[in-house]
Amino acid sequence: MAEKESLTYRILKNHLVSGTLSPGEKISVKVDQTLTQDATGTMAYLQFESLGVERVKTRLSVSYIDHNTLQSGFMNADDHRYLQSIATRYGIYLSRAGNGICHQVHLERFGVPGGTLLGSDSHTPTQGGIGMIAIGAGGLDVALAMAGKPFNLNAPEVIGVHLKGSLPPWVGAKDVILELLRRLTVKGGVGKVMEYFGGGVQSLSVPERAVITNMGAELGATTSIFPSDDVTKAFLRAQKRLKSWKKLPSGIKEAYHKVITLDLRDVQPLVAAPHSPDNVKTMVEVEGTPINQVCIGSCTNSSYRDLMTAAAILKGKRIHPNVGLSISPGSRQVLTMVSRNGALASLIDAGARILENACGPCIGMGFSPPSAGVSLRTFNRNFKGRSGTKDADVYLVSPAVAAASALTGEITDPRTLGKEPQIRAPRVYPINDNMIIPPAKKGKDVEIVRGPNIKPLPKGQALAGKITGEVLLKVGDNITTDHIMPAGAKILPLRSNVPAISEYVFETVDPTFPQRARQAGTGFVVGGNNYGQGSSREHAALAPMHLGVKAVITKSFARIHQANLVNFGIVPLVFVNEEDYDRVEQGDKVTLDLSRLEKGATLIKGKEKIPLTHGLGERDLAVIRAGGSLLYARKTA
Ligand code: MIC
Ligand code: SF4
Repeated sequence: MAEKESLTYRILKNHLVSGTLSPGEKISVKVDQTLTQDATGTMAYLQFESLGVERVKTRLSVSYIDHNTLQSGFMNADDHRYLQSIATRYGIYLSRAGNGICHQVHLERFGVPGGTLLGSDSHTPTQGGIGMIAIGAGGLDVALAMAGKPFNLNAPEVIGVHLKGSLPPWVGAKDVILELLRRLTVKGGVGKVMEYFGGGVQSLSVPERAVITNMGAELGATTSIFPSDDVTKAFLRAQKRLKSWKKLPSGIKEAYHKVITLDLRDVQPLVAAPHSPDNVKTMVEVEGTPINQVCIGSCTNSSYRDLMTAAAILKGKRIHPNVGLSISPGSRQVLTMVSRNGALASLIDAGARILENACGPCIGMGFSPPSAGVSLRTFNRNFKGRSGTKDADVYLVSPAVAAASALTGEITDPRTLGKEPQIRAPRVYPINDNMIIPPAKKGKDVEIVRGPNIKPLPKGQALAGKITGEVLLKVGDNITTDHIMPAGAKILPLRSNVPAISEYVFETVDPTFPQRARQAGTGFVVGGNNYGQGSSREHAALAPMHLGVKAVITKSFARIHQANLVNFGIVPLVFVNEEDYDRVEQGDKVTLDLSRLEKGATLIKGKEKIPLTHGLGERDLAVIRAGGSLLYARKTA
């Protein structure tokens, strides 16, 4: 009975194309909307072009330019021009550089309760804050969705998160998700959707809910979702999009596979210490740590409320002389509001450096901390080296903690500041979509403009039954895609040039990797649990494929990365017995027997035979056998 289902399953059911809605079953769902950003978008659109479709088949597709906005040289600018021509040609809206971070802008202008969204960015679940089922995926999956193909996933378990009460003064939505990360860890959400319900929900505005769903990505969750209620209605009305609203309640307790209860009154200001979002500490544990830098922004915490909170704390004061403070507003709408109401002047007067409305420091695009520096960021990831400084310590905090600490030069509990400023949600947001370029009505004659850094797509290879090669690298648990394929100002401009970007694979783990892989010709990577957590970047599969990696063997995989490996024909295998991880060493010459892949595989090392398995369905196996999703899509078109 429909009313006995979770909100998650009701939306999935409305979009179900094939499969049975039961946890772990392979399902495919119709995708209403897609989003891409420029760092994953160029590759996604190169793949989309190769599918030979005339115009996108989604209800709405938006291409954002928000990551690679540094433009130190022609490469990023060429990519932006390519993206603009593609958007005009194929029926896609283009949000220009300067308009804001994809997730923030999408929330303001496009997110629709009850719809499905697939985005080539792992923080796509931000739109769960407005009641969407929004999932992050590799660019190729998004390209296929734009071509009208359904999205394939494992039906998730639905975890009901019962929110009670309301937050105490100086405690923010960021602290709520940090509390969940503390309890559940970065693996806690794998295979799950976090569905929020209960009396505490109504105390959170849509942008606050979006902070929580955004960082649900750090739990490893497939996505997170809030109900669509009167708060959602007020937000959409204020964005002049009331027509998009519909009521979608959550909270059918018997429909949840598990329920977690969180009394908001008990939440306190928290900090994720280096180098993982689940390394959560209380204020008492970290208070007084000297800091060099504070960054306020990112798709997690750069809304009007976040910037107003920081401005209210900093008003009439001066930041500590040892601290550099950056502000990157989430969108032009946010920047417009704080510039009109004087809050921007408070920030500037206090000593803030105002950066672009873009990802910026979050992805190592400028504002890196000094050597061994301590940086406090309102962002969502603090993986080692991601800030652009290898030995920096990054702490993740709320805007209140960030601003309070910017004043004192050390990690500071905002509850020491006295009365909390009251920030009212705007009744009407200033709407100005003139940085969103609509597509041409008839795109056929639009010329696609390509720069010299945009190289053709690398080709996959059909799978052989037995592969002999070297174990090129052995790594531990929770390896992120930032380890596998780092980002930052130097490497990001190479996203449309796979041969060039491949030279940086595993740079922070073992810089000799690319050279050794090329020398070996064929090889494997061995990993621990939750291999490939973090971003959706498919370059973390594409570039290893280019270097000859044929299989990755781990204790377990993160969802998006596993899908990306399949998409590029790399076999994701899992040890049947976890202890066998200890029997394989870097440098081992091994043979992988894949001849009965539907049943599993065997790793042969001398006389030893190590059994391997996988969580792949029939379609995944067919894709791998064909040499990746593109070859498979062409075969089955
Ligand atoms: C990130 O936060 O790591 C990114 C950059 O937004 C990535 C996408 C990318 O690598 O381009 C993500 O989260 O998917
Ligand atoms: Fe951009 Fe950072 Fe958000 Fe990724 S996590 S989309 S880099 S702001």
